[in-house]
Amino acid sequence: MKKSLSTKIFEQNLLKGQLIAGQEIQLKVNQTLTQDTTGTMAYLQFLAMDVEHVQTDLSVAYIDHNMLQTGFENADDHAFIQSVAQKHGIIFSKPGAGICHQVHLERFAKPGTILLGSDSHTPTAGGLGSIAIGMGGLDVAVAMATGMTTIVMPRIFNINLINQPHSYINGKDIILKVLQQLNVTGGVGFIMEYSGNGLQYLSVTDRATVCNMGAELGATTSIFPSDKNTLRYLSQQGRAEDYLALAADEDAVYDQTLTIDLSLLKPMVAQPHMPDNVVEVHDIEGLKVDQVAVGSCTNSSYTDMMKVVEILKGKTIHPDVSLVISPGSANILRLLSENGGLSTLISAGARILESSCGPCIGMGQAPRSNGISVRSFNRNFKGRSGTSNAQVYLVSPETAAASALMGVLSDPSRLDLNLDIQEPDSFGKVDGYFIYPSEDPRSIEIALGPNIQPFPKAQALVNQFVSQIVLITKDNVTTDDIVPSYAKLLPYRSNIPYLADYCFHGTDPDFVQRVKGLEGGIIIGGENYGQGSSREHAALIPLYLGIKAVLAKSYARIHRSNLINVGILPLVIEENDFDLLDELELNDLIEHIKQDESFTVFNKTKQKAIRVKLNATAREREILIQGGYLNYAKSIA
Ligand code: MIC
Ligand code: SF4
Repeated sequence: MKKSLSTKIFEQNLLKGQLIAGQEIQLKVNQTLTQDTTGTMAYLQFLAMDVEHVQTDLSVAYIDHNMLQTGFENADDHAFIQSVAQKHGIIFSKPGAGICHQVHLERFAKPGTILLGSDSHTPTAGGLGSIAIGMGGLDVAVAMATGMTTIVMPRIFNINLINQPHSYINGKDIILKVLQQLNVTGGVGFIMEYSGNGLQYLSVTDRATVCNMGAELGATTSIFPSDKNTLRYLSQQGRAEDYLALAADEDAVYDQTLTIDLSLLKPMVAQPHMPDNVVEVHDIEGLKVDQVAVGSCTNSSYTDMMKVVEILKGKTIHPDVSLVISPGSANILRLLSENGGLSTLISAGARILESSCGPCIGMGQAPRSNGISVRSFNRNFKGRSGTSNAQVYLVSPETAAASALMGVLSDPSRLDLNLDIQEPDSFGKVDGYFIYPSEDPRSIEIALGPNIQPFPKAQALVNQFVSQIVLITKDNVTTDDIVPSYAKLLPYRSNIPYLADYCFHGTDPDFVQRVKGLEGGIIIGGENYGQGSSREHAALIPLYLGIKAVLAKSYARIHRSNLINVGILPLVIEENDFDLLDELELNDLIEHIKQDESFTVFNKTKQKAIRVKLNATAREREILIQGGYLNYAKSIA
């Protein structure tokens, strides 16, 4: 049979199982990455596994999220991660080096490799032909400790890109078009694999933008072939030797296909508060804008920055707009400072931020009350910007820059500029931000500051329990809803007891008190429960608060795994005839969890039986019975 590109890479790295969609496979993991907000937990878990040296070819620990050091907490976390990295064979990327996904693309990602990252946007590296998957911190810790991972083989969704896009079209417009067609659940259970004659017009960084926001489709990952554009990018980064030509077989067979004609594409915009709420920019052009932000792991490449420079050259931004720009890496910032681009941005009135996630995760630059913020980012969930009533619109850097200039949402094609950016043949590199593993690991002491608290441990599954419903949610609840992340809270990612007080705080301020009063309970969710980030805090904190089960219509991939890893039952329901505080009884659980069949849960308050189902592999069932992954790992050791 003709093979997809993903199948070929899986075949090269397959350790156990068969490449049949829906079946569990074990893969060799070549590379891992972590970032600081998920990294502290991942490294605490890695340390609990008592392994001296990582078992991957390459593991990198980035610091890019928690960059506002308003107290000792973040700096302590950085020091902790640095000490673990140096002791255990991991490259440490210091604060300032840049956003993990952009830096990884520049420095380390390789065609044909398997990369796991404790961040949902890890698929960015798919832009140069790597199978790059976002997972919870514990799964990444296991991959570091063993060099392996277990996943369920996804189905493959082919996106066929045809014809040449106009020069004002960015990878962002392509992925927003895909999101408009497929929505935030359209990629669940799939790898999005790109092909078509339009690929020749897309640079690696445009492809990386497309793969990055594949996370917003719910996809396991996204991937492009590795071709002459990939070789050009790797050569520019001084690592042509990492190139490997890779493509699907002609006439490869896919589970699903969508064709997009790039020549017909117009600038696109995702309106508040979901990345799939997409229309063409000209449909809502003229909307008054308060803030424009360019950057994030989605759109912070050299070329993205230079497009903004081109649009702002010799002009000043609109007086009512605050424009903030964060280049994706220290190297991009250096290039801009050398080629005069930085001075153009400053002269235009832009605020230059350090190379980090910054406003994308609410670390500063919260918009004004009811403010309209136009961002080149990937998520516009309500409240994520740090201002609960702000309206965030997601666009390309070109649309962002045009809007900053005009003071209203503007279609960049009207500027009548040629936005074909000439890239240098060599990007050079900045090395000063990397710290390599110690040659004398025994001499390194792990730096555990007071903000780093132990993580909660799960107990083996009990056979029977009665518990109350403590929350009923809508569809598409995000992990930002479960554990909010903004400047005041992000420093506490290594302090579960502190962070627990803010669980569901934005959507239900009484939730924590209610749960604490009842000593735990059950959550009822809708479709796509737990979409968005990979933060395992969204499972660890409910565990800490005593949540024993979630009953939802469907789950986002990473969050479902995180729930299983901490021993919380992710049960699937079809109906949701529940009221808050209804009491549910779950019986004969061990037997039910062992078997792949639906079973009944009894609503004691309504005197009604409810059918539930656990969609899980045999291994995941065992993990739940043992009370989470760490107990399971001990049981098979
Ligand atoms: C995000 O974009 O939501 C984050 C912050 O990068 C998260 C990770 C986290 O919650 O720390 C992600 O996407 O996984
Ligand atoms: Fe950072 Fe935002 Fe990218 Fe998450 S989405 S990794 S917060 S830049």
